[in-house]
Amino acid sequence: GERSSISDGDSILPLPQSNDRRWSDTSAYARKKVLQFWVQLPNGNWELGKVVSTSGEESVIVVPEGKVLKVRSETLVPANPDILDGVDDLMQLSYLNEPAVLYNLEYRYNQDMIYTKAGPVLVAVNPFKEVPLYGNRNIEAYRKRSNESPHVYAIADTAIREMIRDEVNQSIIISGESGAGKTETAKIAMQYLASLGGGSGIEYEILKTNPILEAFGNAKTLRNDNSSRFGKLIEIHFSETGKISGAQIQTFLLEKSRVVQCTEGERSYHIFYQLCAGASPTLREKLNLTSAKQYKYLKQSNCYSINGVDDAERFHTVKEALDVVHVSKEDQESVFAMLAAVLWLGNVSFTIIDNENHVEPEIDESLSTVAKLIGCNINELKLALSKRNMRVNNDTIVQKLTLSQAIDARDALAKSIYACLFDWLVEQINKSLAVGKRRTGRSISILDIYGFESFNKNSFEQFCINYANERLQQHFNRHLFKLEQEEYIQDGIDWTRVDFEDNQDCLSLFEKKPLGLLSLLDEESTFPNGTDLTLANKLKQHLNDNSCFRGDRGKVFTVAHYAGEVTYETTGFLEKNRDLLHSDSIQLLSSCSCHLPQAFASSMLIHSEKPVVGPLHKAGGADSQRLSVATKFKGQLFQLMQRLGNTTPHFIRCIKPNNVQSPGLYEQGLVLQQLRCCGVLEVVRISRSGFPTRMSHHKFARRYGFLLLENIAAKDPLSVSVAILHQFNILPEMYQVGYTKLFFRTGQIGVLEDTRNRTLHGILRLQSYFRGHQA
Ligand code: AOV
Ligand code: MG
Repeated sequence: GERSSISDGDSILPLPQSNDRRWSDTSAYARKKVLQFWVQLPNGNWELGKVVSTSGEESVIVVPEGKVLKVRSETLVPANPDILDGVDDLMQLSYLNEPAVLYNLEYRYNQDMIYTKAGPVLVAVNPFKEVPLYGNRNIEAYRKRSNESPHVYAIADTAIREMIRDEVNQSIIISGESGAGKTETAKIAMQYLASLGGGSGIEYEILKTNPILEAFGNAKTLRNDNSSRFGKLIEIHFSETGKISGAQIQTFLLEKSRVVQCTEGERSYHIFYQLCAGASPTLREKLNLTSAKQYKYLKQSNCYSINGVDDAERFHTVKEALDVVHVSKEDQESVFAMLAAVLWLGNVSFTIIDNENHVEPEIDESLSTVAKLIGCNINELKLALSKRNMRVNNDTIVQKLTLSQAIDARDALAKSIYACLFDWLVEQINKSLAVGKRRTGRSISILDIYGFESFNKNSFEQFCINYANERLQQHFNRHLFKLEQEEYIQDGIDWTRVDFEDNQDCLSLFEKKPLGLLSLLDEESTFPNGTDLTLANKLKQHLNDNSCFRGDRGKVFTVAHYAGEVTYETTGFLEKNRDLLHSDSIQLLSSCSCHLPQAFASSMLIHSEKPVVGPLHKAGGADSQRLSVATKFKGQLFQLMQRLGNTTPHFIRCIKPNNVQSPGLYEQGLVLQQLRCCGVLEVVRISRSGFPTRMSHHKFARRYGFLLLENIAAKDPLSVSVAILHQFNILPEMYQVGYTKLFFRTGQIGVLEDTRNRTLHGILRLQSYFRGHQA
C-alpha cells in the first residue's frame, strides 16, 4: 500500500551503503541530494533552511523568516521531503538524524498526535492537557483495527494478541523521567485491557485500584503534581477465552521519609490532604481531625493544595474505590484512624526533664489522640517515645532519649505505621483481585515505576529511584540491542553490529561486591559509629577511579547515570538504609487494642529475619540480621527483571516536552536529551536496518502452509516456508532465512497475516454455507 512505499525510504532518496552511518547523516553524498537542510542556531535549536549558494567549505542558507545564514557546509544535516512530515513511525524517515526525529515528533505533537512509533518502541509525548484519543469509541476502533495510528491501545492490543498467539506472558514496560506520563500511560493501557471484560466486575475493580494507590502512594513534587513515590507492577491474568480472570499488584519501595519530611513546595501523600478536606463531620469528630494546616508534618513544606485538584472530592472517590475492592467500612475507618494517628504523632512535642537533655513527650491533645487512635495506653506511648530498652552484654538497661533521639523515635513510628498501612492496603486489594484456583498462566504485566529524578538536592530516595531506572534501562538495552543482534548472529544472518550505549558500568558501580555503592553503604550502616560523613569518605576512598563516580567536597558525590549526572548528598543515607524501628515501638503496636497496629507489628516481626522482639535489642540499634533497605530493594529489582525476562516486552517511552507541566510547549533540547539517553534513536536505526519480525520455520509453515497451492504434505518446514515466500512474492531484501527462523523486515508479516485472515474467513463462511445446506 501507500504506507509501505513511504516506509521504504530508499525508493525515495537512495542512501549510500555505508555501515558506519552515524546519527547525523551529513555525508557529502546526502548533501547533494536534498533540497532542505537542518541548520543549528546558536541557541541549539534546529531550523529548516535552503541552500542559496555554496563556495568552498561554506554555504549560504536562507531560513523561514527570510534570515540568511552563513554556515560550514559540513554542519548541514539533510532534511526529509515534505511528504514525510509527521510520519507514524520514525523508521519511515529517509534521513534519520536528530533534527529530523525532533521535528517529526513536534509536528505530530502540535496536532495532538502524541504517540509515534520508533520501530518496536512507542514514544509518548506528554500533552499536559486532555486529548481526544481515549474512551470507548477509540478503544473499539483499535480493537477492530480500524484505527492503526500509534497508540497505547494498539500496544495493549498487540500484547493480548501475542499472548494468545504465542502462549507467552507479556509485559508493557513504561519508562521515562519524572512527570513524563508513565502513570497516565499505565492507566490508559489498563483501560484497554479492562475493556475486554471479565465477569463479576473484576475489570472494574482493577481500574479502581488506581485512585487508591495514587492517593496513598503519590504526592506533589517539584517535578510532578502527581508523582508516584513507589514502583508498581500489576499482573493481569486472563482466562482461556481472553477475559480477565484476576490481577495481582506488587509494589516497590515506598518513599516513607515523605511522611515526616517534605521539601518546600512539595506535599506529603495526597491521602492526608484528602482526609482533612473530605472527612464527614462524624468522622472528623471520631478522629479528632482538624485542618491540614494544623499538622506539623503537612505544614513544613508550606503547600496544601494542587492547582485544579479538589481534595475533598478525591476523598470520596477513594472511599468509593475502597468499597469496590471490598475493604469494609470498618476497615476503612481504621485506615483513616491510622492516617490521623500519623498526623497527630507529628504534633507530639517534647520537654526536657533533666540537665542531661533527656526528654519526655508532653501529655497533651496530640499524645492522647494518638493513644486513642491506635488503641494503646497513653503511658505506654509516652514510654515508647522517651525510653529505649537495650541489651548490653547480658543485661537489659533502660536508656533515656535525648531530644533528637526522641524525635527520631517518633518519626520512625509514624513512617512505619504509614508504610505498613500502604502494604496492608495492597494486600487487601490483592485479596480482592485474587485469581481463582484455575490459573491459566496467561498474563499481561504493566510496569510503572518512579521515573529518573535529579533535583538540586538528591538523597537516599533519589539514589534508589535512579538505581531502579538504571536497571530498567539495561533491560531495555539488552532486549532491543544485545539479544536482537545475538539472535541474528546465532542464526547465521548477515548482520552488521550496531554500537549502543551500555550502562553496565554504572550498574556495576552500584552492585559490585565488596566495593560498590550498595555494599559500601551496607557496610557503613552496620558500623555503630558510621556517620554520613564517614560514608561519603569511604565511597570516595574506594570508588574514585570508577569512571561513573566522582567524589566531591564533604558529604557529596556524583554518579554518571545513563540519563545524566546526579549529585547526591549522603545526609540521612545510613539512617534511611538501616530503617530501624525500635523494638519498643513494635511492642507498643502489638499491645494496641486496634487490629491494624497489631497486624502491622506482626508483619514487621515476620519481615525481620531475626526477631527483634522485646528488650533484647543490642546496643547501637543496628540489628545486623535485618536486610538493609538498599539490599532488599536490589533483591526486589533482580526478581522483577527475572520475571520480566520471561515475558515478551512491549516498551513505551514517555517524553516530557517541558519542565513546567504546560500544554503546547515543546522544548527541543529537553526532548532531545531524553531521546538520546534512552537510546530511542539507536532503536530506530537498528530496527530499520534489521529484521524485527521472526518466526521459526516450523511455526511459519504451520501458520501459512495451508495457503500454498501446491501439495506440501511431504515437505520439511524450511522448504514449505520458502515455497510460501515465493508464492507471495515477498521480495528477497525483505527477509532472511536463518538456520532455525525466518527474519522479516517491519510490516512484511502483516501482508501474510491479512491473506491468512481473509482466507480463513472465506473457509469459515464456506463451511457454514455447506452446513446450512446439509441441514
Ligand atoms: P510519571 O508517572 O511519568 O511521573 P504522570 O503519568 O504522573 O508522570 O504524568 C504527569 C502529568 O502529566 C499527569 O498528571 C497529567 O496531568 C499529564 N499527562 C500525562 N500523560 C497524559 C495524557 N496522555 N493525557 C493527558 N495528560 C497527561 V513520576 O510518577 O513523577 O516518575 O515519579
Ligand atoms: Mg508516576
